[in-house]
Amino acid sequence: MAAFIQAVLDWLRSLFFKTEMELTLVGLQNSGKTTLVNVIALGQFSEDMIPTVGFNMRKVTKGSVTMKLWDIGGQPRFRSMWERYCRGVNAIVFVVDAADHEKMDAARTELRNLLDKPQLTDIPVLVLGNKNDLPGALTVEELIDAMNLKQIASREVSCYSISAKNQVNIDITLQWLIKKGKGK
Ligand SMILES: Nc1nc2c(ncn2[C@@H]2O[C@H](COP(=O)(O)OP(=O)(O)O)[C@@H](O)[C@H]2O)c(=O)[nH]1
Ligand SMILES: [Mg+2]
Repeated sequence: MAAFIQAVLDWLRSLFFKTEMELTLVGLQNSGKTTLVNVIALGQFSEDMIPTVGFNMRKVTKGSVTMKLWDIGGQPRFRSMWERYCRGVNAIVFVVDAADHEKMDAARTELRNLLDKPQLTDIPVLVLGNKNDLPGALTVEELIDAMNLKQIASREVSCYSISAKNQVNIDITLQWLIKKGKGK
């Protein structure tokens, strides 16, 4: 069974990297963005730093997919650049450490700040509650509440509970992303 699941995941990976698309992957530091990219791409990607003073932004490419990654939070003076880095992307993936209850308020505030940007209103958002392997991690329902996702009426928002570490629900995450690529 495990081998079958791995085979499905490999097939989704290959589909994903053949899909023409650009994504933004953001979240607080330590939420698991780098781990997630490694799990999706199996570490085989090329990576560039985008030189912007004081703002740590990475561009990861593999196949037809470009992913722009950065740590959000604690840098209000860089908020003006979010639009530039998100504009025109097929989807925004917001990663939350679902086991870090203390940072939930900060994560919610940062997500709201990002989604308040008028130029980003048409971009679908996927909120990933990562680290669901840890005890005390919020379930999807709890995360939807904690992140106030039901308040967001003006755009498409989805939410999954995943474990990048254990590769749990990476398949449905890839399926969601593949669908967003085709829409363009
Ligand atoms: N238990 C657990 N730890 C994880 C998971 N994903 C990432 N981590 C750990 O969380 C820490 C931060 O991960 P990292 O990918 O560097 O976060 P980033 O700052 O968002 O890029 C590292 O120690 C990872 O090993 C997960 O799904 N489960
Ligand atoms: Mg990182």
